[in-house]
Amino acid sequence: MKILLCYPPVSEEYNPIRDSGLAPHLSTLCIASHLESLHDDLDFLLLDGHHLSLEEICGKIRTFSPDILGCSVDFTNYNNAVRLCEYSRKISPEIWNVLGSNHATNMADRILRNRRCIDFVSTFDGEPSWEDLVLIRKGKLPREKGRNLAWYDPDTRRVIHTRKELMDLEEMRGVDYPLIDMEPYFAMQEKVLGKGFRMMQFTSQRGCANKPLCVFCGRYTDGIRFRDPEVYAKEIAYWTEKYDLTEVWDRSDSFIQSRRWLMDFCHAMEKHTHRFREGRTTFKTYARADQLLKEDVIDCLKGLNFRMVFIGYEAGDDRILKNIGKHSNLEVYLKATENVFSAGLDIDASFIVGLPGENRQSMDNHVAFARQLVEMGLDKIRVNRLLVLPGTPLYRKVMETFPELNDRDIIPQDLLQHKLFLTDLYDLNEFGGDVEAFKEAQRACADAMTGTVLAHGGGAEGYGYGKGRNILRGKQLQSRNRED
Ligand code: B12
Ligand code: SF4
Repeated sequence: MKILLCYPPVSEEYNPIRDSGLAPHLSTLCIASHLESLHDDLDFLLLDGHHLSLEEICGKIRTFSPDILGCSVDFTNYNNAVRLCEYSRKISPEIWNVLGSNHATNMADRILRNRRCIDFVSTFDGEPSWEDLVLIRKGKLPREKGRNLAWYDPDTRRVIHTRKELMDLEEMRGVDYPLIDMEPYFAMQEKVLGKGFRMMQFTSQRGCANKPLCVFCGRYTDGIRFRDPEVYAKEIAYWTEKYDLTEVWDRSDSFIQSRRWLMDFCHAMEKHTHRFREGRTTFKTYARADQLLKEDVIDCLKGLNFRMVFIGYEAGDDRILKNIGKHSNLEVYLKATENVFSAGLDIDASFIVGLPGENRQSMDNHVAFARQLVEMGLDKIRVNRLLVLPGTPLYRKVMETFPELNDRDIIPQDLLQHKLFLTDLYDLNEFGGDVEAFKEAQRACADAMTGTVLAHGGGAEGYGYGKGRNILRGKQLQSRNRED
């Protein structure tokens, strides 16, 4: 059986973000690695729309002629995923078209009601869905018995959902990197991040300790799950040595969700490789500020030769942090920031403007807070506009307030944002009730926050490459302070 898995290219109406294409998507790699460990009669083709055009991917669908085409989607590439499925339906009705991901999970009903070219939506973890899809396709399992699957039943005009199953991560196989040619990625990393930079990403956990999730977070709801720290350490050590990596990026939501797990992982790493201790490879992860307060945690990060911790501060205003359910505050943020900097590690700080309750005062507070962080040593910031992602309370708010949008599977992000700002989560009186004036104030706030970091020689948006080696604009590299 032939399986083509792809991340479709970002559609014309959206810009790929700076980090796009620097590393293969873990979704497609995890699924293929999992299936490969269970079956020896599957052929895989993994494609990345950050490196291939829509036409090139259509060409591969034609020549590879898969039994199942699986697309990993978010709001930026969903339109193109539909195009690929329409194309595959046109050239061969035998191909099953399947979509999966957080976006697909949260939009499953709307996708299936609107698109007949999509046979299944995989909901939640893709591994159980794919295990069963393969069996269903082979005629060994009725689709009703499959896990994490949804489809449209034309007879009842209903979307059928099968049983939900979250994967036990202790059972998870490591990522089998040779499934993909890493060379184009390493070449892109060299171009964007500098000579000799070699990074691969991994995943040790799924889920987030924050319950309920932050109001803007587009993850599907699951519980926190961890891989066996020993198995995971072995995996990291193996690929780091094999590919001579200079950086490892763990893409879990927050790497430090369990102190116990972190300690076990650090000890296991010591056993399996010395590359981190010797300073030849660095570590980067996402981390929540409230998990960066304990000394032993910071010591652990130092032991792993952390180059950078990516912290989602989101806002510099306690009222906004409360509104979004972040379960943190500025006092915690400052303590965590001080802990990280005093250990000699770098921070990649992420903020969002336009969160519920945003007003002139909160925006002034964000700018003042960014300034405070810069004074403490921050030299990397990205200030994002709020995204209204399916599955979130914000998306639900828009649908409740504007029910005419409810059935659509494609709603431009601009429109969602505009509609959200008109809901009672915001008071636009200060802006004369004008959404455009509110957005203009957000732009000014984002520019001021970013400007504070740039004025101190820091960098904005992008992977960043250590102190004084930040990406500033586009694909350009900052020339000053660079020796290569
Ligand atoms: C890494 C990452 C990125 C990287 C991707 C780099 C790379 N090459 O991998 C970068 C930085 C580029 C990125 C970008 C964006 N991202 Co992002 N990203 C993540 C992050 C942190 C990890 C993703 C990951 O690797 N997970 C591990 C894998 C194994 O899990 P997975 O992707 O969910 O896949 C599993 C299932 O979803 C399912 N599945 C996935 N695909 C498919 C396909 C099929 C056919 C099937 C059957 C199943 C299936 O099976 C997989 C295995 O269980 C997630 C948060 C998270 N923890 O998931 C956010 C996340 C996916 N990103 C998100 C968003 C919004 C974006 C952006 C749109 C943001 C923006 N500012 O524009 C962009 C879009 C991309 C673009 N236009 O370039 C949201 C998506 C929410 C949503 N509902 O769509 C998330 C969930 C963050 C969040 N908390 O809200 N992102
Ligand atoms: S802390 Fe991050 S992963 Fe957790 S709910 Fe908030 S945005 Fe989502």
